[in-house]
Amino acid sequence: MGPQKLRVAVLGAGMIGEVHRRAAVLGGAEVVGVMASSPDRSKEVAAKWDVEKAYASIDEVASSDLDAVHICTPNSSHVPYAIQLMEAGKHVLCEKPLGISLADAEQAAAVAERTGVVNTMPFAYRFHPMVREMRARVQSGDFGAVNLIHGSYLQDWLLNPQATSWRVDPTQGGPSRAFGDIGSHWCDLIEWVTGDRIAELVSTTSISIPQRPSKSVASFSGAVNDSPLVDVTTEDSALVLFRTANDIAGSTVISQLSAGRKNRLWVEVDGAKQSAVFDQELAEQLWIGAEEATQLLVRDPTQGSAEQRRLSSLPAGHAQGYAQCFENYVADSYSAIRGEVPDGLPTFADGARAAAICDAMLTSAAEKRWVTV
Ligand code: 4PW
Repeated sequence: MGPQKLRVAVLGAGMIGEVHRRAAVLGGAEVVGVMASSPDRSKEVAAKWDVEKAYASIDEVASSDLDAVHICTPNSSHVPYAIQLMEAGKHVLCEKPLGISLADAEQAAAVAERTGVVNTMPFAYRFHPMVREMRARVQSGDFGAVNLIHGSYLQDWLLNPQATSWRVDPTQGGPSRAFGDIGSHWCDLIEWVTGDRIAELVSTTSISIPQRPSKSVASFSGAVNDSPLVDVTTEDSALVLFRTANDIAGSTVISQLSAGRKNRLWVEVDGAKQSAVFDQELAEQLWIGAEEATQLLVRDPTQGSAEQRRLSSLPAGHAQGYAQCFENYVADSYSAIRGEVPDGLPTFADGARAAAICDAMLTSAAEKRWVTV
């Protein structure tokens, strides 16, 4: 008989709550219950997911006999929920960004440290096998000394002026939108892949659509959004130039208004011998550039670095992508709960680090100057 199933709950039933639920089931946990945006909605989702509990409040979740809780609610609730749950002894998998301010994120990281519960954050792109391969090769010196780090993370789901979401509202999503939501992934990835850190940066941001409807309407419903317009204060795009602790120069462009770019996370590390590119929309391959010839390295569980092999859950030629990288993240979080120490599991300390970079990005954009992170 195997280890007892972990009993978990999912807070939040939007797109990402669904992703967590599926990964939890595949990770072998029992999803006991759900807490959605209202008690009625919790009941509706519990019936749809076929789970026992429809939680009406965070207090109910905290006083339950759950082992772990997935927090997938709007950003402003992440830290209060996480702190209450960690104080109640629950292991926590909390969506990013960790908080809507640096102070919040640091407080959550401190509580995580003190309580000693497992605390993880889905910087999920770390769990693509070809990202592991890139990291192994950068760190073993295959590409030579790093000369330059650059790339972008582009989406277009807010290009339509009628589109909005709680993420646009700073009271729910936080003062940074595009950078906090997706720029945080990019920065986490380059720091983790290179083992270097962004030491100082200068940024500029833009809000190209100055007003949006106050209420969101699902984009696929075809309905016209005629709710009153409100001013937008969170950035659609952010451009950042930086220098790392090892004095490497880098840059990134983050946008949620780039037509046709759905989830195009692009990371390039240019070394003295070779360059390497990971492109999230082509996650089965790693582009390796050299002066004499370039090559496309294709994921293969029988080749390459140990971590690339470990996270290859499907045989070569059977495309794996976003869903599997998320499943890998959840499976490794559960292994940590069982006492193992999986490589590269992002914790609240990484969440606080992302908050520090985001805070520096906002300060730099507001004050038009270089800022130390
Ligand atoms: O974390 C990110 C999100 O908030 C993602 O990985 C993609 O962009 C999917 O949703 C958003």
